Amino acid sequence: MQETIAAIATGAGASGVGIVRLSGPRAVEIVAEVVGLSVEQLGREVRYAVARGKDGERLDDVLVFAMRAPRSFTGEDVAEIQGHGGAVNLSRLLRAVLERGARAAQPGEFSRRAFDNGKLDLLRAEGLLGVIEAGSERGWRIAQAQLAGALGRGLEALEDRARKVLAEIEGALDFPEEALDEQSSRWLGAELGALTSSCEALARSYQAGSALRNGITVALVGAVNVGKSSLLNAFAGRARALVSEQPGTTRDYVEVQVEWDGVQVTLIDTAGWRESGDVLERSGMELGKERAAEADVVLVVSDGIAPWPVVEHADRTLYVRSKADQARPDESLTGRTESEALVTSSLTGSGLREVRQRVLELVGVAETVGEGELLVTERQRSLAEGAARAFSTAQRLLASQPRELVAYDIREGYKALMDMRGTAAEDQVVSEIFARFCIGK
Ligand SMILES: Nc1nc2c(ncn2[C@@H]2O[C@H](COP(=O)(O)OP(=O)(O)O)[C@@H](O)[C@H]2O)c(=O)[nH]1
Ligand SMILES: [Mg+2]
Repeated sequence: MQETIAAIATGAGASGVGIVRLSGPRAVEIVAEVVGLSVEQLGREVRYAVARGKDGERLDDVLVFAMRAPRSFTGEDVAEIQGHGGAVNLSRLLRAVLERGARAAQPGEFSRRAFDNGKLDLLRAEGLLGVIEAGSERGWRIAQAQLAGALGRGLEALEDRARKVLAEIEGALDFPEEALDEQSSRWLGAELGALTSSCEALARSYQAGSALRNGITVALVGAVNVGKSSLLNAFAGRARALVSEQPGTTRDYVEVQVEWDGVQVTLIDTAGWRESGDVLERSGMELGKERAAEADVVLVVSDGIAPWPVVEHADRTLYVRSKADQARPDESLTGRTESEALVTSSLTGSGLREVRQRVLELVGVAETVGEGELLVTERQRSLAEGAARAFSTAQRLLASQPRELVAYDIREGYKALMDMRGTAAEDQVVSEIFARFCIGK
């Protein structure tokens, strides 16, 4: 028989209320015993009661209720005790149910049971995790859309389409000596092309989806004294990094969290680049370069005097000309004209809005993205890519190769799509996803 699991389902620390949740065949019976009610008295209606330890010790004033299988989050019998918040109080309530036969839940075990009972597919489970972990308004919104099944519905439509294609080609497998009629093979070609581009578009949407869900990092790089730290402070709205007319002030790197249009942005100020004999300063520059190499967007800063440094990763680089409030000598000397750079001043704040906007455009999350259709995890992205590859191979083989081979690739693509919702996913993959949940979820 399935064990009954229990955990504190609310966050740690002082709070008004906290919840101990149980799921499994003995959930209702155990909670009833803790509060001295009969099993029949415990239902969907919330009841006030006093929770007691097994030895009769009075623990807390609580509210209790129960949801019977299959009408619960996990699909099993679920019972909850709502007590006062606080780590000690809640652990005493948890102990009261453990000493009556419940087992402490593993991380994600409630959600795993919901999945096993068909209450939650993998996409919605990942959405749920996103809701819990959301660190920005738009990260939260995209996670809610996924939890509500928006992405799943789009995928179901693709699965349907792939299934029809598969049926067509498998039907033809029974008559190998007959050539595919022209109409059928033209239809197959078109459908496979459409499936390929849909899957490719999905895979590409990961960049925006990940930016919304996980936030982005933006690194400021450039020569010493061009105003990088001043820009960081201007974006942060407070003096976070030291600013000085003395070159080489920033030696370590400095990080600050901001939110731009609902997107979580980690700004990183790095040590300025210059020739230096100072070991400490050189390792600071190395550190800065490493952080810039990992960043989603690199802002290369010049004040119009310092030459623009040569940088790699041109596709995620923006050039920022600083100190626009100051008159400057001939810009052509710096090797890059102002027309290519965003002109800003940390002193007056001019141009900062444009920088924010261009950064968001570069990572694909400028206002207009359809948030329900974005992939948000690496797992989803690699499956979408796999599906696109398989459908495109099938389309290519269609003209010249035996149908068996074409059917093989269509099946691969179809399976990759199915794996996204997790309807046929391998147990190990499923376990990995739920292991990332916290205890009590
Ligand atoms: N007039 C003006 N001075 C600036 C501006 N930004 C920075 N500075 C000055 O330039 C110097 C170097 O600035 P800092 O931010 O420390 O540069 P960093 O070495 O690149 O981090 C300081 O004296 C700042 O006051 C700006 O937008 N306008
Ligand atoms: Mg600095």
